[in-house]
Amino acid sequence: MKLVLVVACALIDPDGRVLIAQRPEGKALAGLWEFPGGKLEPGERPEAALIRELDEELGITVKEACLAPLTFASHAYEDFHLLMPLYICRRWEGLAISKEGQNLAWVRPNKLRDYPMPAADIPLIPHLIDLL
Ligand code: 9L3
Ligand code: MG
Repeated sequence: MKLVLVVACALIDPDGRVLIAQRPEGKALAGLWEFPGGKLEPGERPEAALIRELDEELGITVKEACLAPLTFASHAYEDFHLLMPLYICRRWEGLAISKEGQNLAWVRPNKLRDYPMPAADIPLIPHLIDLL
């Protein structure tokens, strides 16, 4: 099975809330709430890909030193296997806004289960509850 590497980030605000984004209509898994991120481009380093995705999707500037690995997701979808490192980030420049029409929500970790998420993202929630 094809292994797909996707990077994701839990942005954490000073109140300990985490940003999730709703996948827009037309994309795979539309309507589900996810930790922002996306696929690596060919030859791209994971941290560089995440910095690019956070700029493209949310308009924020993140320094590589402000990304810390927390855990990872390993999930078998029907047609590929997803391996997804989850970074956390508490410092960035700019206000996170919706650049791709996606809804955004700042959510306390113990409320994340109220938002339907992709199967790969759900096992990440307890790690954020433990951390925060
Ligand atoms: N995915 C799952 N959870 C996430 C992210 C960022 C991505 N938190 C899955 C959805 C897609 C694949 O990874 O199947 C690639 O993501 P994208 O490039 O469509 O955002
Ligand atoms: Mg994405």
